[in-house]
Amino acid sequence: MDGLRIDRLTLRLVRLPLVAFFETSFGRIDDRAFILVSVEGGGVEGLGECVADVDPYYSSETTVTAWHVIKDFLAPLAFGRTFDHPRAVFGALARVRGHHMAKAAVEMAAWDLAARQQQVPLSRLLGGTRTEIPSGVSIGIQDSVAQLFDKIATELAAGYQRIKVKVKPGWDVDVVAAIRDRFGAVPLMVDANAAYRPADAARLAALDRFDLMMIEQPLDYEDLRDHASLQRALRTPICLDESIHSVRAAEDALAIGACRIINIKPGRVGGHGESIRLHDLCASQGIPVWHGGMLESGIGRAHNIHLASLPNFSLPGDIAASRRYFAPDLIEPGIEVSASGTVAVPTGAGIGVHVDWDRVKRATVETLELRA
Ligand code: OSB
Ligand code: MG
Repeated sequence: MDGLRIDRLTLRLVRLPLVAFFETSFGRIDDRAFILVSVEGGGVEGLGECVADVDPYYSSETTVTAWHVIKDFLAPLAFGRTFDHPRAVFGALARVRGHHMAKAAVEMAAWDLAARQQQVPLSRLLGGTRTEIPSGVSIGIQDSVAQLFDKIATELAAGYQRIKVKVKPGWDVDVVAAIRDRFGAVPLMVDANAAYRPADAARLAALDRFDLMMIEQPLDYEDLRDHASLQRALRTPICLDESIHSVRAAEDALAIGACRIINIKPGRVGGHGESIRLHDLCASQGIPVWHGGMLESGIGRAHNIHLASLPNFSLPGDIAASRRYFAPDLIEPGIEVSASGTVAVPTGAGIGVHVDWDRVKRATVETLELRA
């Protein structure tokens, strides 16, 4: 390969209605707006999806900040240079602090571009070893326990390998107890999206008796020390999501025992290169990882599937079928889950999915083309 050059970068703000509302401890949403990034080099195009949402609740980034940072800072840094490998892109953007979701969208598009130029599946370039990945589902807070039971029954029947339910104070211990009563020993975990305070430790310890696979991000995203104290008080493993905004944050968390499992989302840490470093760090310390989700369209979802084919992604991820999110998705055919709860890693070049550009066009609210 003669190296990777980016001659053109196109931003598209896309809005798609969700098949069903999604509610977490920070609120309910009915649609998803996100930025698609396409990069062109040598007549080949690579695609990335920025996971920043319209509001700064999961992370401080939004669609508006990501658009601004990519247009005014990241694109100028990426243009006019030759990268030996897409791994070099994150470092080239290092002058910009933070903004990992914006950086990841550009970086991941560059990985897709490189894989397409070399005519290999992205998983091969990333170092993936699996041909299919284990899949779980994330089920939001519902209006009633009956409605939650319906959703869980549907997803178990579809074959998913584990159920994650969102919790918050007042929708937690009783709900988990009811799930155990109704569904027995199914693989089950909860995600609090930072809804608890250290003073809630006793309430969280009340979850220990339900044999949950893990409790995801119980406390504040900046709070590693209290997670370490909480982990010492719990039998259930803590998994960190929001707190692991960089590889360095993961080193700090592991050094003090703030968690026993890590959820990897490339958008949160700055892309595939940083995700591989995080994956390898966890592997070297015997920490299992799984791939998180951000309600991606088929484009971001395909990226996630390729990344989740690396060997230490040993637990089922939040990478489910397209039809749970968007109907239709931006790709055709959509991502499917098998009866045994696995998703096949695409074998075509790059992310290996077929984008339906008519659908993208219809869902696009704003477009901006930037040239080197
Ligand atoms: O905390 O994992 C999370 C969705 C948006 C923001 C944060 C999270 C989530 C999910 C959904 O749990 C995962 C998915 O199905 O994409
Ligand atoms: Mg989470």
